Amino acid sequence: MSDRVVVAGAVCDRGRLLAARRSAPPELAGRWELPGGKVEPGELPEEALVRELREELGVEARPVERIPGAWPLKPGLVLQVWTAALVSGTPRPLEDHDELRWLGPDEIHTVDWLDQDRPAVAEAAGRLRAH
Ligand code: 523
Repeated sequence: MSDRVVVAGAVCDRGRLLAARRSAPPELAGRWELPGGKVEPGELPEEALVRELREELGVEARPVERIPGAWPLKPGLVLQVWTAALVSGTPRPLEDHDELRWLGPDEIHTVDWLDQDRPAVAEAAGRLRAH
């Protein structure tokens, strides 16, 4: 059986990357992540990402490209990451997060990222620098 995919967005705007602080569950609360969630049956990962960013942040976003790689989370669950651009709205922590921060390339290491997010965050930060 193939793993269930969790999609996350490296949302970039004006040279900064969006970081979201989880409010739950207790073992992850306070750690920072690229916002996203589980792909539902019948959904494409990109569709799930658009839905999750709408639900969690209240924005319309556009997936841009997949960051190569897939990171195991727990048995049966794997993380995939897309870069994403804001189409409309200002991100607000509506669901699952209690704080958001826009980080420039030199500020990426100022928050405590979830371990599994770190490789994709590093890649996204490198792309911010390159643009
Ligand atoms: N991660 C993770 N990094 C990351 C996300 C969005 C999620 O490591 N950027 C992990 C955290 C959880 C699992 O993936 O162990 C599911 O993420 P969650 O809880 O954000 O997904 P939901 O909101 O789809 O989950 P449900 O509560 O089941 O709806």
